Amino acid sequence: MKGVILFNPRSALSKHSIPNSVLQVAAAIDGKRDYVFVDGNRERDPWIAIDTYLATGGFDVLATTVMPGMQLQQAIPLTRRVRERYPHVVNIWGGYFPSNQYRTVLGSGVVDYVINGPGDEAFPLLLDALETGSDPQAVKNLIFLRNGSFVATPKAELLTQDDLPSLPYETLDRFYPLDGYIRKTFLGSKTVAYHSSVGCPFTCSFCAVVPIYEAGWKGKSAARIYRDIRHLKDRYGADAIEFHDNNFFVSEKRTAEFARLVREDGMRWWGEGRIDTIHHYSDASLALMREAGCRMIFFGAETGNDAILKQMDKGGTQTGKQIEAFARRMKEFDIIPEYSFVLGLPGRSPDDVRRQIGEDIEFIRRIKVINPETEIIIYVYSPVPTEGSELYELVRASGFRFPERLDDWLSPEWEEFDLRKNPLTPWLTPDMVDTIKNFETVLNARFPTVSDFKLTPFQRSAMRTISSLRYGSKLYRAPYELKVLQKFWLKYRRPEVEGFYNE
Ligand code: B12
Repeated sequence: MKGVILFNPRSALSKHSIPNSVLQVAAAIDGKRDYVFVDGNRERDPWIAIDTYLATGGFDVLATTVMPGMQLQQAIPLTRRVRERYPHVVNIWGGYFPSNQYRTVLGSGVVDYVINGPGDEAFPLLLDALETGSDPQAVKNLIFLRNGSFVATPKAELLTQDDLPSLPYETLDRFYPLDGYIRKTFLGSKTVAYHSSVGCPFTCSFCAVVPIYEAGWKGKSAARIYRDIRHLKDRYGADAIEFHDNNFFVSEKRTAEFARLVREDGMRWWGEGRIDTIHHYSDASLALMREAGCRMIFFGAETGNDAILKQMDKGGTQTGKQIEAFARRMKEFDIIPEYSFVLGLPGRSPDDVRRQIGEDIEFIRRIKVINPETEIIIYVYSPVPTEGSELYELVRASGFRFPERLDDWLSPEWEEFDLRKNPLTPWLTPDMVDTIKNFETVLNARFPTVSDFKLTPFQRSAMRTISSLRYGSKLYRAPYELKVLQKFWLKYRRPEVEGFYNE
C-alpha cells in the first residue's frame, strides 16, 4: 500500500476553520503510513494537487470527507475523475453524507468503501486489510458492495476519546499554514475549531447525527481538552474556541471542570448544547462558564409547539415554556443563546403547515422580546433518513424521495435542499417558503447577527431603523429593499451556512 491523499472538499465560500475530519483521520495513520492533505477550501483547483500526487505513482488511496451541500460539488466530480484516470486508486469516503446515503454513494461505482461513522480505527484497519488482502468484512464501521449486495459491518463501540492520538497540526501546517485556519471571528482574533466529543445522547428525528451514532456520546475529559487548547494557544496564539461538537454540554461536571481550567486564559468560546440539559445546570456553573469566557451557545430550539417537539422525538424535557424561560435565564448570565428553529415540517393539511409556520414566527418574536440578544437561526426542514421515526414515516408517506443517482445531488435544487434553505419537500408550497424567508430577511435586518462583526454601528442602526416599521407591523411580504441592502451594502453573512464571519 502506497501513500494516502486526505481530501477535504470545499465547504465554504470563504477560507475556513481547521478541517478536523481529515485531521483526525490523519492522526489515526500518523507515523504508520505516508499521507498528504488536499484542502478544497485552500486550493483554487484541488484537482491539480490530487492529479500531481497520483501522477507520481506514490499514492493509491484517495480518502475524502463529505458532508452534504457544497462539499458534494467537488467530491463527486473529482472522485469520478480519479476513477477514470487512475482506476487502480482506491476511493474511500467518510463523513455524514456517505454514512447516511451509502446506497447512492456505493451504487455510483466510483466509491469503493464508505466509513460509516468514526474512522479512527476503521480507516487504518481497512488500509491494513487492503494491503494484506485480508477480508475487509472484519473491519467494523465499514460499508461496501460485494457481488452487487451491500455489506454493512457492525458498528464499533465509541472509543474512549482520551485514548485518541493528538491531532498532527504541525503536519497540516506544512501543507497549509495553520494561520490560514485560525482566524478572527466575533469571538476573538485567533479562533480555533476543536472537536471534543462524538455523537449525541438524543434521537431528534430531523438530525443526521442520529442514524450514525444512535444516541451514543463519548467525550474527551476536561483535562485533555484543556491540554489540547493550551497547545493551540501557546503554539498558534489561539484566543478563542469554536467547539464543533454536536453536543458539547452533555455533562455539567465536564463543562464546569473545563471552565475552571481555562478561566485564567482569557479565551472566549462557543459550542452547541441542549436547552433542557443546560437549564438544569446550577447558577454557579453558568456563572463560572461566563467568567471562563463562554460567550454564546448554539441550541436546537426547533419549535415552540410541544406536540411537534414530541413528533420530532426531541426527547428530554424541552418545552415551549422552557425555551422562553431559558432565554430569560441566559440573559441574567450574559451568555448569548443562539436558537435554531426548524420550520416547515409536514402537517395534516396545507393549512396545518401554514398555521404552524405562523405560530413559530410569533414564538420567535416572543423570544426576541424576552431576550433581544438571542441569535435566531431559521432552517427549513430537510429530511434525513431517520428510518422508523414517526417524522420520517410522515415524510415517506408524502412521496418524498432522496436522489437515487449520486450525480443527481449535484443539481442546484438538491444543493439548496442540503443547505436547509429551500428543500423540495412535497408539502411545502412556494408561498410557505416565501413566508419563512421573508420573515427571516426582516428579522435579520431588525436584529443583525453579532457574529458578523464587519458590520459598522451605523450599518446596524440603519438596518434596524429601515426594518422597524415592517417588523413592528409584521409586514414581511416582498422585503426587496432589505434583501438588496443585506446583499450589496452589508454583504450580510449568515453563520449557519458558512460558519461565523471571519477575516
Ligand atoms: C465544521 C462543520 C462545518 C464547516 C465545514 C467543515 C469542513 N469540513 O470544511 C462549515 C461551517 C462550512 C459547515 C457548513 C455546513 N454544514 Co456542517 N458541520 C460542521 C461540524 C460542526 C463539524 C465537522 C467536524 O469537523 N467534525 C469533527 C470530525 C473529527 O468528526 P467527523 O467529521 O464526524 O469525522 C469522523 C467520522 O465522521 C469519520 N470521517 C469523516 N470524514 C472522513 C473521511 C475519511 C476519508 C475517513 C476514513 C473517515 C471520515 O472519521 C472521523 C474521525 O472519527 C459538523 C457537526 C459535527 N460535530 O461533526 C456539521 C455538519 C457535518 N454540518 C452539517 C450541515 C447540514 C452543514 C450545512 C449544509 C448547513 C447549512 N445549512 O448550510 C453547511 C454545508 C456546507 C455548505 N456551505 O454547503 C450537518 C450534516 C447533516 C447531514 N444532513 O448530513 C452536520 C452533521 C451538523 C448537524 N448536526 O446537522 N459545516
